[in-house]
Amino acid sequence: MSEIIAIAKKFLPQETITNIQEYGSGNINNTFLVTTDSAEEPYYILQRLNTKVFSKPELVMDNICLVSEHIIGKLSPNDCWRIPRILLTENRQHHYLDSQGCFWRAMSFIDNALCLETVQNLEQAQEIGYGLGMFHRLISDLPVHQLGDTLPGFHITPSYLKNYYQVQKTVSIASSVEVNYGFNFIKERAKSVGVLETAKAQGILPIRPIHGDPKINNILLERDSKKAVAMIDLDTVKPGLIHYDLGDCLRSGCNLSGEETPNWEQVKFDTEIAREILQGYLAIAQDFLTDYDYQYFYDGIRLIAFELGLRFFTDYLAGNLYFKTDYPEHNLIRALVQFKLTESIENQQAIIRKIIFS
Ligand code: ADP
Ligand code: GN1
Ligand code: MG
Repeated sequence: MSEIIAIAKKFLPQETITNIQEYGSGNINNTFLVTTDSAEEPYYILQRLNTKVFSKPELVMDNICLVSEHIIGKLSPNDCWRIPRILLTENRQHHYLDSQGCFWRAMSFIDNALCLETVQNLEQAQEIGYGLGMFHRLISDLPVHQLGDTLPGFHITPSYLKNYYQVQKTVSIASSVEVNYGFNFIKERAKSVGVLETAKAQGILPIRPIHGDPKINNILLERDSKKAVAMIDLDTVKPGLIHYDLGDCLRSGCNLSGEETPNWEQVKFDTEIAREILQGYLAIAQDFLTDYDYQYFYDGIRLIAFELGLRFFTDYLAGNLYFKTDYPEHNLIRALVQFKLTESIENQQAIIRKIIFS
């Protein structure tokens, strides 16, 4: 821990650090909560960025700084929306490279906020949707060409399918009920993976700045007011389709068992929660949406759940190289959770479409 304290000091040279502990449940980076003896601002977030995933970490930080400045410039003093402040080192760098070449960054802590793993009630669902809508609105006028692509291929479902075929060819995995379920599930849906990319290529859906990873635990709700107040985890802010974002928000919010449940067979997509998330989102986002956007929302919801299942399944086959895991079959079970969720979305297509257009 003393090495991590020394790294935290690069960003907080004046502070007395009293504690550092691992924090949060992110699947990609290593996150630490830094406690200082400061009365005004006791907490900070320190993160070791996963450079196996983000091969251009400076670009990630450039994007985050750009987006943060853009948002700060648009907020008025009365707005309760918050954005983590990126800390600079004494050399005014937005990151620090340690002696082993690990890439570290630090930011202010959004305090007094709830970070949900599962939605507990309809009010929270509305706020989650509102938070995503607010974020989209705040970044909607940021010219996309100013944003770098921090993760090429991210959310391009046909590319994930191609990668899956390649991995499948090179590995031999013991057959089991779960593995066979996964293989069959993907096979039956392989033809439909191009729906969003085709619409994008045809110019039907515009490229906009997006968050990229707006699962519910990246949207923070203020503890007292219960209002959405911040979006964190801005590593994947990049040009893309808002459908990826809305899909990700709904697939994470409407699975009340949570994406880490071992009871994958019981997973369902809750349409009441979906209604609230969509209502919250549309209350603030409808001004910049087109008719085509609405037409493809259902596809986005279904596809992002399937895509995440495909990504977890492929990572399991490849030997768990991308997502952090706690046990060897972790990614397999996570994949089946997303596949069951996809099935539940498909079975409720008519209801979901009705909610979107109501
Ligand atoms: P990952 O990319 O691994 O998901 P995140 O950036 O989402 O990493 O951080 C992991 C967790 O740390 C979050 O789910 C949240 O609980 C917490 N966290 C991260 N940044 C902040 C912040 N600025 N303020 C409050 N909590 C944060
Ligand atoms: C990862 O970083 P985290 O845990 O918020 C992943 C997302 C997945 C999510 C599933 C950069 O998000 O795409 O939807 O896990 N992020 C990246 O929990 O791959
Ligand atoms: Mg996260």
